[in-house]
Amino acid sequence: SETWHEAGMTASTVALESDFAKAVLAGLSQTRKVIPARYFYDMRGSELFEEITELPEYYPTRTEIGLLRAHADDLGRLAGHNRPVIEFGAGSATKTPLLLDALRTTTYVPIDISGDFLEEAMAGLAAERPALRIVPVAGDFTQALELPHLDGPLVGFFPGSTIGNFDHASAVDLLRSFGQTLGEGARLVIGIDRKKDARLLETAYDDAAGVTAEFNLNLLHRINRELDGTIPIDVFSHCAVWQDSIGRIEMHLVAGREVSFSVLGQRFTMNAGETIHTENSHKYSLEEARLLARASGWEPLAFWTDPDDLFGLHVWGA
Ligand code: AVJ
Repeated sequence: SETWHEAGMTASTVALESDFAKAVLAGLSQTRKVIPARYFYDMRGSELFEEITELPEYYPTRTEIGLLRAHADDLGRLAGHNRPVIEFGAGSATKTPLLLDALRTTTYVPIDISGDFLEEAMAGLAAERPALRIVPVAGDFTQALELPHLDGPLVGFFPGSTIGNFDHASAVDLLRSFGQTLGEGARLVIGIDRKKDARLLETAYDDAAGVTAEFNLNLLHRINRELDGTIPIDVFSHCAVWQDSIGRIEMHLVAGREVSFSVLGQRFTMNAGETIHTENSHKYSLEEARLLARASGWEPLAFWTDPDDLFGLHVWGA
């Protein structure tokens, strides 16, 4: 707001009250340091993620796009035509036109935390489709959100295996809350990445060009920039590892030597080899994905996968 200068507050006082500040200070204070993956997506992080989706090693995006194309008619039949589409975490919304076409949608409600990025992506979509009614909602889809009034039944869209970022219990809570948000007779079109060979998975999260490493390290740049941080970024390196017993890829930032730094005036020390855990990406077999649906109050209606069994596209009913 405009009043914090007058009230004698400093920029740091304001930053301290932000969700990002709270999450970083709390996360770095734990025995095992952790920062939630949602904070990757500042402007630069969103751009880097777009670059990731085009990498040869990162199969999810192109595979899911292939599935949306191949099953456009099925999607229309199962999810219904001309129903408002609510996208949870819209990002750049590259997959969106495929679903909008398949469902002959006239009202589109993208929800995303990165307001700037959302606006830019939506300007592009609006230019391409002048007849489409776009109602962007800037916000965190994991929190209860006020949706504009829409004539249902609604279709939720949750592509990209974003659900993988949540541990199983939180995934169930989130999907249940989607059901509440979407209401009676809703459908959910959801992309869920599959379990597969560990090497293939680790390569997808540690590409040869180093884009994923840069994406991970950008979090430290963001802390230095926004939270008055003094982290020596060169000391840290990117690490991606498949944890078979938990069924997830973990990304970490590993300290190459003992290091200390401050964030918003608070001092932190890390030992050589100690990590900041920055992301979990859970993978589901098709059977596990169906169990996830049922556990969160949805009825699995259909799923499709690609010839290489890489990715699952599912339609669930409320
Ligand atoms: C956007 C969470 C689905 O887990 O594959 C990609 C994020 N992180 N490469 C994923 C990501 C590193 C992505 N999700």
